[in-house]
Amino acid sequence: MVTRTHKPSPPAPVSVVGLGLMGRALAGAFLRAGHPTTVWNRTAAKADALVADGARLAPSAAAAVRPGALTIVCLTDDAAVRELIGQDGVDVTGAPLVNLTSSSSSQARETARWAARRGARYLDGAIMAVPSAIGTADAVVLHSGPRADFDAHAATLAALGTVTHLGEDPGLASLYDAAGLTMMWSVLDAWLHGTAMLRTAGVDAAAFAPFARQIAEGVAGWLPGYAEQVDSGSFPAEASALETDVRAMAHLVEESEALGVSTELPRLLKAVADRGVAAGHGHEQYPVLIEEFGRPAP
Ligand code: FVH
Repeated sequence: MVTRTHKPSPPAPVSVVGLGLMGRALAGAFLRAGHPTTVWNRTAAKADALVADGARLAPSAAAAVRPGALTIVCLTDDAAVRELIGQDGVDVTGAPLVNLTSSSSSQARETARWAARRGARYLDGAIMAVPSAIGTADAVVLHSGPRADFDAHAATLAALGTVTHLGEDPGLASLYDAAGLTMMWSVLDAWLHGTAMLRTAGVDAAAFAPFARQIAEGVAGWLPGYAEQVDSGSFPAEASALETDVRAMAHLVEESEALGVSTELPRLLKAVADRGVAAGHGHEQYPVLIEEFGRPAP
C-alpha cells in the first residue's frame, strides 16, 4: 500500500514593486502568508519596515522583476508603471506581471499590449479595498487577462484577499472597479443628501443610518430582477411606473428646496427620469433608464 502525503508546495516567491500605502499592505500580506517576498520602491526608505519583517530589498526595479517570480506592480498610475517597467535593464520576458495600479479600461488594455510586446505574462487587476483590509477575505481583488496566467498564480494572489478572475479582456477589472466606485459614491451621496434633509429636523446621522442601511439593502435586493429586465430589454412596470417615480422625484426637489438643502442630487435624478418619460417609457419600470445611461448626456 502506498500512502502519499500530499505536501502542499511551499509558498511561491513574489515581488512587490511600489510600496505606497497599498503596496506596503500587499507586501505585508505576502510576508504573513509565508511567501518569500522581494520589494522595491523608488523611495527605498518605505521598504524599511518590510525588510525588518523579512522582505528582501531589491537593489533596483530590474532586480525585483524575475522571470520565475510573480511580480505585483502597484504605483500611482499606468504612466508610472510603463515608465518604471519600461526602463532599460528591466527584463519582463516570461515574467508573470500583475498590475494592481488603478487605471481606465483603455489604459489597462494598452498596458496589456505594451507588456505583451515585452514578453511579459500580464494580468490587470483592481483592488476594491483599503490597505488595512488587504490579507482578509474582505479585500476584493479583481483580475482580468489570460485565465491560464491567473490560475497559475491564484494561490499566491489569494494571500491578498478574495481574488476573482473576470475574463480574458484585460480592461474588465478596471471597468468593474469603475462601476463599483460609481455605485459606492452614488450610495454615499444619496445617504449624505438624506442626512442633510433630516438634520434640518434635528435628526442626527446616527439615527438615520440604520434606516438608510435598510433602504440600501432593500434596493440591492431588487438588482437581480432588474438585471433580468435590462438583459431582456423588457421593463414591465410590476412595482411602479417611471411616470409615478418622476412625480415622487418632483416632491424630493420641492422638499429639498423648502428645507434649504442642496437640490443638486434630486434634480439630477429627475432630469434623467424626465428624459425617459419624454422618450415614451413613462409606463415602464425604472431600469428602462439604462438607455439614458448608455449614451452621453445631452
Ligand atoms: N490606497 C487605497 O486605499 C487605494 C485602494 C484602491 C486601489 N488604490 C490604487 O493603488 C495604487 C497605489 O495607491 P497608493 O495608495 O499606494 O498610492 P501612494 O501611497 O501614493 O503610492 C504610490 C506609489 O507609486 C510610486 N510611484 C509613483 N510614481 C512613480 C514612478 N514614476 N516611478 C516609480 N514609482 C512611482 C510611489 O513611489 P514613491 O513616491 O514612494 O517613491 C509609491 O510607491 C493607485 O493606483 C491607487 O489608485 C489604492
